[in-house]
Amino acid sequence: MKYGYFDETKKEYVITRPDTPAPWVNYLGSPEYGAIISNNAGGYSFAKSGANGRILRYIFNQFDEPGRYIYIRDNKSKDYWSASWQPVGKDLKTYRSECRHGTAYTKMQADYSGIHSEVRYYVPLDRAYEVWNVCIANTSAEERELTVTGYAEFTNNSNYEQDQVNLQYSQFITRTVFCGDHVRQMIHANLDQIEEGSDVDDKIVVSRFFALKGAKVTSWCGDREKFLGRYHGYGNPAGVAEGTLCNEGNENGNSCGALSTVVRLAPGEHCEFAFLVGMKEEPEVAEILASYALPEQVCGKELQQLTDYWHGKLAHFQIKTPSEEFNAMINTWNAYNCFMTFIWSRAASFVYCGLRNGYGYRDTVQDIQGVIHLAPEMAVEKIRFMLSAQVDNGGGLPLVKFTHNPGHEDTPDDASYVKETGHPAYRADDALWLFPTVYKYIAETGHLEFMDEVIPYANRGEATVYEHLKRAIDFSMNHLGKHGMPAGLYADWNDCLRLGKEGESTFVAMQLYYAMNILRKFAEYKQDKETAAYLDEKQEELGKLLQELCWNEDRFIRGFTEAGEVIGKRTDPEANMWLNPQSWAVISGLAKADQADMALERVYEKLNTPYGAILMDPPYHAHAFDGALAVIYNPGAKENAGIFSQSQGWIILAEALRGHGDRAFTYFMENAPAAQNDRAQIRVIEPYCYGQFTEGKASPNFGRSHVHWLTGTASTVMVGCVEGILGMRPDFYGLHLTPAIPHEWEEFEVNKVFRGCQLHIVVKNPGHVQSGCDRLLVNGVRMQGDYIPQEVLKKQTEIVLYMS
Ligand code: IFM
Repeated sequence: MKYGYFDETKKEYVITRPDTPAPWVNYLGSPEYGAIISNNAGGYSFAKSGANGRILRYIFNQFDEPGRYIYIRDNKSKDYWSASWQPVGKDLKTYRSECRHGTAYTKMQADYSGIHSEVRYYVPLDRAYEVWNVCIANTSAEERELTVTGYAEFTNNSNYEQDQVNLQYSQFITRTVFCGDHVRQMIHANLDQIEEGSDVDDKIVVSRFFALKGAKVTSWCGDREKFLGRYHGYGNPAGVAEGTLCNEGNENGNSCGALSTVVRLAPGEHCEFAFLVGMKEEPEVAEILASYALPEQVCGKELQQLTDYWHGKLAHFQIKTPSEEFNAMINTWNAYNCFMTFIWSRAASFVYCGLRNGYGYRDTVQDIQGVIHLAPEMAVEKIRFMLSAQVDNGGGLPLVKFTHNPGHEDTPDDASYVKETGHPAYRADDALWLFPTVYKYIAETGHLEFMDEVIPYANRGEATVYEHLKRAIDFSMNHLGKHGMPAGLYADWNDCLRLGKEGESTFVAMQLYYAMNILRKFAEYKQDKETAAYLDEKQEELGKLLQELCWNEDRFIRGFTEAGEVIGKRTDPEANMWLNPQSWAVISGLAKADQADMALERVYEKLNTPYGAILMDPPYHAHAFDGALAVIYNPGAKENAGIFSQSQGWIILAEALRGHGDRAFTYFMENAPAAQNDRAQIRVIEPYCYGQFTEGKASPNFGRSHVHWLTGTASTVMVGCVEGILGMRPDFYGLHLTPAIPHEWEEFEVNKVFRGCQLHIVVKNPGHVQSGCDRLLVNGVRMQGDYIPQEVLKKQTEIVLYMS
């Protein structure tokens, strides 16, 4: 079943059936002002922090309410509806709607009873408030009188938890007043006599506003209960049904902002106005509102600026391949998803309620990878930040607080850090993610001097980027288990695998092996012979251990418990085949060719499903060892044999590195949101963004996906597709073009900005192979192999690669 389609010219996903199987959402705003909105206008907003800056309320795990509602009432018939299908929910036989989610804006259009409405929701670029730009047109043959009402439900406290659970407190600190063109909500208004700069028990007066510009306010309400009316809901608010609001504020109870305007429209006539929401003090509110006196002169321009900004970023990498699904994901939606995970980490969605108090180390370092080819200047800022969250022993802080203060942080070795963050110990993998991320950044930009940039450690001291990376290797080498492989510590990538100080992780060992490859390149560049020799020796030892201990006939095992028990051997009754050690054996360069192909074949045989490859199989139930936390989940869910979407990126990459274009693309399609657009009722979440996992074959809901938007999948799949399938593999001095594509593809194109040059790349595949390079021409000149040295690049560079 389909609920919409991709409009790639506008880079919008268009929802034509509003009764989607779940709220399908979009992100508006920036770290200064975050806003999330569903296709039925449900959602919330916050200034800076989802936990402590919550402005608009949302009830999680419920029916997508409340939201940014616009009600329209025909004053003659007294019939009313909403500009988004919900909350009023008119019969879809008579109510037509279209929701267009674009890059940082959402447009809702509706036609009902001869009235066309369009609402454009957005947060203007570099501004910290939101705009709901409304346009209403009379498409009927009679003059119409309409009351249009905007509704914003304020939280009673900026702290999300206090608003939700501490009602005996939060209801008695809030009040609303009417200020002509806006409802002002004040929290702790009674502190207005306290001297500026001081506070009472950390509290100060906080002001929010809900305003109407471009039309006259004819009635207003600042009290949620009065607006809704007892035993009414958002679908039939008393204030809307009655045609006029009560003109009363709120004191002690639940605040809201509701503003009505009456418009009279002749046939064919339209009107435009704007509602605005924000958390600002009055003088600034007046300034902002003054600039929206004529919304028709402002809103269109602001939307254009937003589109230019985002489309400008996406323009750094655009493709044209025979697959519409692949194009839509790589050009727009996977890319936009990467930016959202980069910005929001795991903070705020309809599943993450906004309470995360920091950045997960591994998540954030991986998220960066997804935007390097699009916005390296944004990436490097975050890389610096994450390097400054590396402890001087080389490990990463498992959780980097939003208040992170480089050089002054406590670490997992301090009780204070453990108490504050809830993270009791180091994880084995965190700092190892720095290697591919730093390497990808330097290779993309050619910014080799970055290796010498000095960056503080989280707790004390500072060092060059190169030294930071060396310390990350030291951390692993100083935390080895019984066989001399890296210990699993509190967790590796898999949060549900607790292997401890003595147990060992094959995945981390492969990450370390890979990290040594990368550091070796850096050491060579820096002519650091001592480090290069050390790495050669240690990598060889590690490689031997992995081959001797971890290869189990046709697969790599997952690791060892503290008691030395093998996890993931082929004879185990449960969890005998794991996805990540197979893909990482290839990515790390550890697996020999025949081993790699055998392991990948086994993955396809044992783990692949129509929705992607399962993380491990069979699920844990009766044979879980002590550290196998996955057993807490239902079979087929999450780490217990779910199709963990993040791992799909690695299997795509591994197949592509082996030149298996058909397989790589099969894995992409099985789990790609866009490829499931016409089976949306099975996948449930949005067909334009990734989720954390899809329920595996052991689940009765096989194929259903969960935890939308904020997932490491965005970046791993992006890397799998860009480096793997499309074969864009920069190194320090240029670019390898090594595609691994489905053999049916005859040709594809890439437009890529690379080190200040615009590359137009055409890849031709007349012989229908899956990989390989027959010849490569750059501006008409034949290159050696598949490599383009930087010196041959011109501002506009024409590249043709013949695969066969
Ligand atoms: O790797 C983790 C991630 O950090 C958080 N979500 C689950 C993943 C797999 O356990």
